[in-house]
Amino acid sequence: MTYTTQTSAQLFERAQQLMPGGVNSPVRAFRAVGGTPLFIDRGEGAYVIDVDGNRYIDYVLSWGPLILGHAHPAVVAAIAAQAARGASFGAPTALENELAELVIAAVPSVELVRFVSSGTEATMSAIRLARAYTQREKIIKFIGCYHGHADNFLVQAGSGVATLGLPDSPGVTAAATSNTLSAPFNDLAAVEALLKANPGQVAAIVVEPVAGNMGLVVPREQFLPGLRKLCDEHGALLVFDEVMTGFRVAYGGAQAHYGVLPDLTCLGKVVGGGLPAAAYGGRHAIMQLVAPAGPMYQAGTLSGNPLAMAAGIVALKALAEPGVYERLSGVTSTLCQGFWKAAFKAGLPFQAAKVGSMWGFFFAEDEVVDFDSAKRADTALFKRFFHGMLERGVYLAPSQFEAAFVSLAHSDEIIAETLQAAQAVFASLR
Ligand code: KE4
Repeated sequence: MTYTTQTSAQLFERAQQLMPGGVNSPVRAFRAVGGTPLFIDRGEGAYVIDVDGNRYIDYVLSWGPLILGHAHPAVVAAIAAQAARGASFGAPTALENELAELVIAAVPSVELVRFVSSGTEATMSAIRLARAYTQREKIIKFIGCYHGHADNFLVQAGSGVATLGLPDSPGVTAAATSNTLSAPFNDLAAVEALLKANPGQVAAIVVEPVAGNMGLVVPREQFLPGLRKLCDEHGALLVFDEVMTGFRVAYGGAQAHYGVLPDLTCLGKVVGGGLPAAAYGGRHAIMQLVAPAGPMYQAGTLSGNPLAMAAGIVALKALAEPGVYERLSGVTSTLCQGFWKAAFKAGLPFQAAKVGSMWGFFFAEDEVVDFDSAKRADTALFKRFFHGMLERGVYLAPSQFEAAFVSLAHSDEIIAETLQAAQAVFASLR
């Protein structure tokens, strides 16, 4: 039973008369790959079913949150039970304590945590806090990294900004970005040069420890430790934007996976179990500045709302079970290796990479190490591959500049089915 008898095409036509571009987030509009976006009726484990009744193996997973798979029974039950007790009170609840306990126990550098409702809120708050703590104004970000749509981050950003070719968004004032410095991902020398050119002025270096918004780009071995060292030498805070990597690449996030501890961590996606919740956190000395404990103001009507807390608690408890990340990483490795072998057999230029159950690929001859090399990938070939896979029932991110994900619901059979589709599509691209 679907909620509508209208097709995706009919719904999209109407949606464009109601909402800008017919969507509520740009990357969903299929602008980079062409065609009509799928209107999803429901999700079931590793699958989504569109309003036309087509079933797809889902590797978007709502851009990362659905690590347990869609409509996980325990998550659904927790949300339903809490909904019957009230969705939001604008007052503290025990649920917030419980999720905070789980986050603090899991993420090595976090001693105090503040919940917010989106990754954008988490990163914009973390930067405000870094500026308040250091009493400095400048930040360093990385070209192609995306930290949400707060003004000071919309400078050579990744994700939808890169997809739409919007290096700097209109409406973002020069004043809002005048304190934002950019360096190529994986380029420590460029970062050191920026720090030396702005002595005593850089409040924070903010980084996606595994870049997931220019496609997937892994940090070179010395990159993250090098950023930690530079921050210590120059008195800047290291901010890990783990909105995508948190509870995704490891239970303790990228900081646990790589053994590099930031001063502040931003979380989102998985932490809300599929509902709107995000967070930022760090050691007491810094977080105590956040109102009402301290003077740095940040607030939110639905921050820590009971529904999202209930979903996040169930998700994190399920992820804390032994063997979960080994399973997720193992099936993701099988997937990436299978893609690479099929592309190689078809004689196509292809790079694949994964960290935990976050993975990505480029149609490129050389390894992709930053946004410049990512942009050299063959996006026309990506577009053909995307549609070939969609026709065979596999739903990938509709943009070259996104990462892909795997859930615990992606069984060995589903991975094998995906690889069969990929082999056929790669062969058709020769
Ligand atoms: P949100 O405000 O969209 O919850 O989070 C922003 C954000 C912050 N940091 C990182 C590393 C992120 O990946 C994101 C959001 N990711 C995109 C996908 N690349 C969300 C999808 C979308 O924009 O629709």
